[in-house]
Amino acid sequence: MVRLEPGPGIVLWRERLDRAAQTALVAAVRALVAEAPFYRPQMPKSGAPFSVEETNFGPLGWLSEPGGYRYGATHPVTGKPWPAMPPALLALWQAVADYPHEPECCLVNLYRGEARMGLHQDRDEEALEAPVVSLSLGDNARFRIGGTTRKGPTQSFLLQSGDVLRFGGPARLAFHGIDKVVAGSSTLIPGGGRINLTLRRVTRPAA
Ligand SMILES: O=C(O)CCC(=O)C(=O)O
Repeated sequence: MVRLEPGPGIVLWRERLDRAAQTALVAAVRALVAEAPFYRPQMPKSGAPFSVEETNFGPLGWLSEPGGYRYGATHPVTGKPWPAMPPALLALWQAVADYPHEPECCLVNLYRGEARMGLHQDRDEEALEAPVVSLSLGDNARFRIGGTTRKGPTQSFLLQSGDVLRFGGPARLAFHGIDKVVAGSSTLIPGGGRINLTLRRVTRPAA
């Protein structure tokens, strides 16, 4: 496993999860998706559909709706609470987050076809002192990250299956996104595509 620091506050562990761990996690994710199916969120205001499909695990799920972004405890289609996070993800957070409290949201992004994610900040959380930890599974993706202003310089690098990225501290509010996914570059996910699991602490823990 190689540990890289592409910028202040950004750490990238190449192939932090080996193939067996990735396969086990994909099976766990698929079982949970049977309970909390992928759906296509809508952009605030315009209501335009995302190219990415999403679901969530954990006590809080991140939602994008015509009314805005928010965290909520239930799936917007089924109305049921989000399923608990797989233990392997909690263990990953404990190993890499360098933060003493559990994550509350695992946002699951499914990229198929031309799906991508525009540059954005993760800023709907109260606990901005906690980092964002993100795991890539399946097809390779070109990830772009810049600074805390939309128009500033950016860098990009390929995220491959098993890679884990953490951004926090000076990079916690960095603009980031996915330029493109290289279809067919991995055989990990049945049906193809890329799954990204993004772990975040949402609320500030009681003192
Ligand atoms: O798919 C990725 O690697 C990035 C996902 C992301 O930026 C997000 O969900 O906020």
